[in-house]
Amino acid sequence: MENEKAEQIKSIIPSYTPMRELPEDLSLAEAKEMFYSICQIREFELKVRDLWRANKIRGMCHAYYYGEAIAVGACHALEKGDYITSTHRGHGHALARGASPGRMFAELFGKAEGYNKGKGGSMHIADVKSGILGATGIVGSGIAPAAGAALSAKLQKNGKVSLSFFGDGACNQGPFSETLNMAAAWNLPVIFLCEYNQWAIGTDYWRVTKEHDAYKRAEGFGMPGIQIDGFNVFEVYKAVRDAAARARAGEGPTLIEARYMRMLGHHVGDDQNYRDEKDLERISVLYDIEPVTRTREFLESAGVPKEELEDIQKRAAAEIQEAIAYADTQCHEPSLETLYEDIYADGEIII
Ligand SMILES: Cc1ncc(C[n+]2csc(CCOP(=O)(O)OP(=O)(O)O)c2C)c(N)n1
Repeated sequence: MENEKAEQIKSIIPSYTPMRELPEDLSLAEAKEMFYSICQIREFELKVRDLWRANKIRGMCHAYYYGEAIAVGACHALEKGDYITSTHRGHGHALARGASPGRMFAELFGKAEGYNKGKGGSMHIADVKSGILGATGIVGSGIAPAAGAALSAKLQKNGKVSLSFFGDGACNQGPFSETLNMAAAWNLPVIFLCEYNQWAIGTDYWRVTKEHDAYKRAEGFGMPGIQIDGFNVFEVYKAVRDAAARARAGEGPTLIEARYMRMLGHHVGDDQNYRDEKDLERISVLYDIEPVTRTREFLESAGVPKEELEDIQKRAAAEIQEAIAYADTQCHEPSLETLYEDIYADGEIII
């Protein structure tokens, strides 16, 4: 890539790192799986956008397109049994953690076969058995529960780690500071992963935050902080792998700031008319380094034939089509009798 372009990218993603080689502990087969997962999330989100616009999905949907490398890199570095907490932009987190796209579409369509029996919708997908402790529409509210899960792991000495995904906007919410302080003081096995896309609906993070580097806050809480290129799935994998190893070794929490950029609207119906043309023009250089393009280019340079990569993309698209067909034609509206069920928890200890 020419120097000028690289400079322009670095002015937006300071931690930009070219994808030159596989991390030492990843095989090419795993990298191909990660590419599949990135494509699966992209296809899922593009279809969510279309289906929302066609009025097939009701309620707000926040798409995770262009953030895929963060969920995929992070979840690949976690072990089975570890926990995640998610956000309003959470479809990609659940998919990367192994959720079924069919049951997710069923949830988005309000069907009884969905993860929340069709009663939660886009912003509340949870599957506690798989360690997906839940998504939430309240900004910053997944951070403290992740520390709670980490406390449970610490007390039970079961070696589990908990990871919280949250946006840069959530860094300016109270739960961020309160939880990071407590997690550091108690040396909890938790990873705080800030998905820094620079926007919180129509508010530019830089307009409301003097110190632009969120990772620097870690020092004030007494934990390590690191800033990484959130479009680079390998950089995310390495950062979470190392943070998880620290956490499992009893060395406490880590704050990771994964820089990417919200390329499209806050939700699937948002035309971003608050964003000026110059800004959109400035960020257009990032399409060269977004996760699908970049991971694909890397795999091609590592010797994977073009046809195989096309096949991976086609398989991901086909899986999503099947998932939509399943949710649309084989799933059912919840019955009226279930209307008052699941309002209160039954007191069962779940983790
Ligand atoms: C406590 C709270 N305040 C405000 C909102 C409205 N709101 C929904 S999403 C959002 C922006 C969140 O930005 P960020 O955390 O950076 O995540 P992003 O949407 O950029 O992924 C806001 C302010 C909310 N849901 N909850």
